[in-house]
Amino acid sequence: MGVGVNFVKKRLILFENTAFLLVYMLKYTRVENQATLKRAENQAAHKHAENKRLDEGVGMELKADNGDGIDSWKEVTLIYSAALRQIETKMEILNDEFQHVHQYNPIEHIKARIKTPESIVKKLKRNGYESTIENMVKYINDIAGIRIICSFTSDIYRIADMISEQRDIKVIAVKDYITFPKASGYKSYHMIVTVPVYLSDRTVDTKVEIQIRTVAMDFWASLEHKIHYKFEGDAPEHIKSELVECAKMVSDLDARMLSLNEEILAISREREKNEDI
Ligand code: 0O2
Repeated sequence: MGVGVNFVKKRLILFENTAFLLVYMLKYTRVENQATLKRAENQAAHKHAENKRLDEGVGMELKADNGDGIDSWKEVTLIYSAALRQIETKMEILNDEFQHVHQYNPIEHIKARIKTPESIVKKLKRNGYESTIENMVKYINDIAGIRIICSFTSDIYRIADMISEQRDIKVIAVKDYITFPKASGYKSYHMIVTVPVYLSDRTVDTKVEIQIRTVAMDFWASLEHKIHYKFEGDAPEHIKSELVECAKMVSDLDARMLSLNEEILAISREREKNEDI
């Protein structure tokens, strides 16, 4: 069978298309690699700038002393980050176990943060302490802070109990702003605990502030926090009273959601019982 001109033409077009595709893909991969490299460079530069900012910021204000074995901001972040990670892991384990036993997650989400050096220095000054590493470790309870957001008010106390029962966690203080809300309307359950951080040559019992609140309480608190900062703690009276009103609505919402959930659980339990019969 002879090979026609059309056959050769078709093969050539196919070859041309394949070659084009190959060149295009190679180019695309090169551009993509360059973009990835650029992104990595930018991230590294950002991280470097952030570290520099922290070192300079702390170097300026926080004088190091060798009081408590923690003598630099880098060591502070290392130890407090480790403490945060431990509490976070503990919470995740408790949440998973709760899901396994009760088929539901009491924890909606968890936020963790290390207080900024600026904020630490401000708090030290506000409380009349010199800005030293020793003072921050001694007097600032929320260098490491973790916020546990739950669905229902009843979950808050359940989680607080589970935390207190952990053998390596020591509860230093508790502030129950749910039973006793602040005049502003602020509601949340605060615990200051210590957790041991095991280093190569010593163990450091490290303070962590745990705030436990519902989604609704968290929504209110973050808005109020923004307003507080916007007006530098001196918001107009009508805004403050509006916030107090909103806090009451939040409490009402939490109570109604809790009772609704209890009703739903009772109905499903009843149905399961009937199915078993
Ligand atoms: P930021 O910017 O959130 O870090 P202590 O920490 O125990 O030595 P303090 O600060 O009086 O002393 O303790 P408290 O009352 O338990 O408050 C600690 C944190 O709870 C605050 O941290 C806030 O995050 C939060 N908080 C307390 N009261 C209010 C409030 O009225 N509204 C809102 N939105 N949040 C509140 P910081 O360091 O004050 O601030």
